[in-house]
Parts: sequence; structure tokens; C-alpha cells
Amino acid sequence: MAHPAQLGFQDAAAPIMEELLHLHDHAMMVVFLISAFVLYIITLLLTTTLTHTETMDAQMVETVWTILPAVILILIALPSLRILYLMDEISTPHLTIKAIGHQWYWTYEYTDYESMAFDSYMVPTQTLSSGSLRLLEVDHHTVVPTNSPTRMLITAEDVLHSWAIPALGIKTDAIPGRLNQTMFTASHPGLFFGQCSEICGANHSFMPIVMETTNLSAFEDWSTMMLQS
Ligand SMILES: [Cu+2]
Repeated sequence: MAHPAQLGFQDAAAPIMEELLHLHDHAMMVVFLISAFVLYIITLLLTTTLTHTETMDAQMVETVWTILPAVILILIALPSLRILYLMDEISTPHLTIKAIGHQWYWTYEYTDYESMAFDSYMVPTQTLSSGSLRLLEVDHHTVVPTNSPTRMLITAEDVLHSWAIPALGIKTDAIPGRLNQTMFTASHPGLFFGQCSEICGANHSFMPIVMETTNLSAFEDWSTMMLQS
């Protein structure tokens, strides 16, 4: 999860998020180099006396400063497109979970099972157990096995919501009457927090998302428990 005064992204918990972090670092590298270069040119302009005041045109340098920025843009766009298509890829999922946004809670349906669905409400501050995170803890975690390609189907029943978990690199709009699809593979066990990311009404801030990633046997224990209850 995020911590106070955090500047960067959360640590990646899925391969796609790792790719996104690499792209971010790559783009930032380019930004820093260009900023430093521009700052250098500005300093030169302000501190030196101008020579070449009679120059009317300079074909060579104009060609370079037109083509070079285009090349730099392509060097950013290509890896970005690569990740865009990777994120769009839905390979054969091991598990499908349907998340339904409501004002103001989430419902999860494990559609591979006969009848496994539950609501996930935020735990109010008054009833929070010690050590739990205020405004982030929910009464029912969404449990997912690690290293298994998981498909999320995301929709809403009333207004627009958005299902997001930054550590997994997921943010997908939940739209009434429409089923959005996204895919992730949790790479290690842990608790990952997210929040509704679409202004959806008075309690928009109070419908967090908690995903618990465990190994397969712990997931099976949990699903048997859920099916029995
Ligand atoms: Cu919402």
C-alpha cells in the first residue's frame, strides 16, 4: 500500500505493473535529460553575449532539431504501445471474478463456483480492530491465488464506479449495463488495497477494495469455507 509522503508508485505485485514501472522510469529519464539540456541552453542564452547575429538560416541544425524530438517521441511511444497491447491481452484465465460497484460497496461473484458471491463493505472507524487501516479495511477480502492468471469482470449496478488496485496495475471503469474485462496475475502473496476511482456519490471515498493473494491451497480452504457459509 501507499505510505505517507510517498513520491513514486507502489511496489509492483503483478508483471504488468512491473512493466509500467519500467516505462515510467524510462520516460522520466528522457524528461530529466531534456530538462537539463533546456536549462543549460537557457543559462547559456542569459550569460553569454550573442555571436552569429547576421545568421538568416541554418539548414543543418534545423533538420536535427526537428528530427531528433520526433525520434525521442517514438522511443517513448513504442514501449508504451507494447504495454497497452499486453494489458489488453486476455489469455485463458484460471479464475474469473466479477466485481459489481454499488453506492457504496462492492459485490464480488466468483463465477466459476455454483454460488459464491459476497458484499464487501468498508469497516467503519469505530469498529476497526487495532492495526487495521482506517478507510481502507473491508469486512470481506477478495481472495485470489498467486501465479494464476485471473480475469476481472467489472460492472456497476447504479452509477459509474471504477475498480482499481495500484499495486496490480489495474484501474477499470465499472459502468452500468456494460461488462469490462481485465486480467492480472498476482506474483506474490500479500494484501493489496485500492479505492473506487470514479466520483460516484456522497460515500465515494468509503468503498475501498482489499485483495488478498495467497497460495493455491489457502485459496482452496477459503473457497470451501465461503461455499459452506
Ligand atoms: Cu464508486
